[in-house]
Amino acid sequence: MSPSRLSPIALALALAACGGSTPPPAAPAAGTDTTAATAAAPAEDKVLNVYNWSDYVAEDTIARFEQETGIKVVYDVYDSNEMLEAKLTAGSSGYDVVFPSARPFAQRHIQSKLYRELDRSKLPNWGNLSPAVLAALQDVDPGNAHLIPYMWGTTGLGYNVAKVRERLGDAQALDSWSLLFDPAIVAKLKDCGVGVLDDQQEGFASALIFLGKDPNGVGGGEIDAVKAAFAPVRPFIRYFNSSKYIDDLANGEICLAMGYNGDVLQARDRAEEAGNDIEIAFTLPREGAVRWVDSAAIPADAPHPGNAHAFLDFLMRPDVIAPITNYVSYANANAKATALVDKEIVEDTGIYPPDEVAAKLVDPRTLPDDENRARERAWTSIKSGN
Ligand code: SPD
Repeated sequence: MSPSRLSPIALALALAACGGSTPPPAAPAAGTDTTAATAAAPAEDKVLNVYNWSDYVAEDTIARFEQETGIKVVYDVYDSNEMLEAKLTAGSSGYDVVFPSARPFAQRHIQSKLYRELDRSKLPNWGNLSPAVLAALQDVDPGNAHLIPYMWGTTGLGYNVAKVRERLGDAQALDSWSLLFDPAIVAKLKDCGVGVLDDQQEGFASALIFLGKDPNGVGGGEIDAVKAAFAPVRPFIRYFNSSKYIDDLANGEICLAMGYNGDVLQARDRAEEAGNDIEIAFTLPREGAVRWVDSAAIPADAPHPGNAHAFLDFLMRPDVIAPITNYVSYANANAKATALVDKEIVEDTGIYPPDEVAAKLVDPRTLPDDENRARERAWTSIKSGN
């Protein structure tokens, strides 16, 4: 496929993977509030409170930052955007840097003024970011005023090759959401364990894609359709959780997981490191899948905004972000870092999907609030099996 036929975000991510030229930093968008960024900075304690997704930095990332700056990092983790959102909307979270997914979370957080405007004068490494990815986030964050794109990935299926083959036979194609949504298939995997992300957006999208419907569709019976898709397979799902499946796949506790690509690949690496003799594979179902972008932001009430800028700038260094990608198996949005990413990661089609697969990826859309609330309620009932 020629680059011109890719969607804007697909094109952006493809360009990010290949590197690309870097324009000068964009000016803040017209009409954005610059007060927070330009106010005289009070002296800060040498402390930084970070709230990030679990399994999302390299082993030495935080220690390197602490060593280089003398800033002590208090590092907490979460495994869902909803957990982050609950902290931010309650106020006074105490966090200085957080990592929301761009759509819909960061987009609505920006609209609710939950993030501080970035001070580009404190971000000399801004120019390393992929201009194409920054451009693709303009609808979420006009002027790229609040967000730094961090990593991007996809949601598909991770599986234990031997256990799944043993139960489904060699003739069964494994690149399909039917592994999860066809009751006759998933029933055969119940005994070896099936995990599903506790992620409403991904749960809905995967079911709608399996059904041949638009995952961003509204008003076309999507909620009932998703409930009906989960109802017959719910008895075969052991749990809904968005982080536990990494170790469980690696240790052979489960054999199928709906999972984020990098997390499944981390499970593969952990199994290998532990000498578990378990082969874990990741597949992007042929029916299509979601592609998401996670970003980094500074909460409006962050107690240490100066330290937060120092940390964000550190993360934009190619020699910092490339080892993170090498460790977590997620593609980053730093054009200058690609040369430092391991060849096997750059060539891994589970991380950088080929054009024909990328063409079937869907970028989530920020849905109307009432639709989102209805989906949240439905998700709770799907999980409980009622
Ligand atoms: N372990 C890190 C996982 C990050 C996943 N973030 C994307 C969520 C999209 N719904």
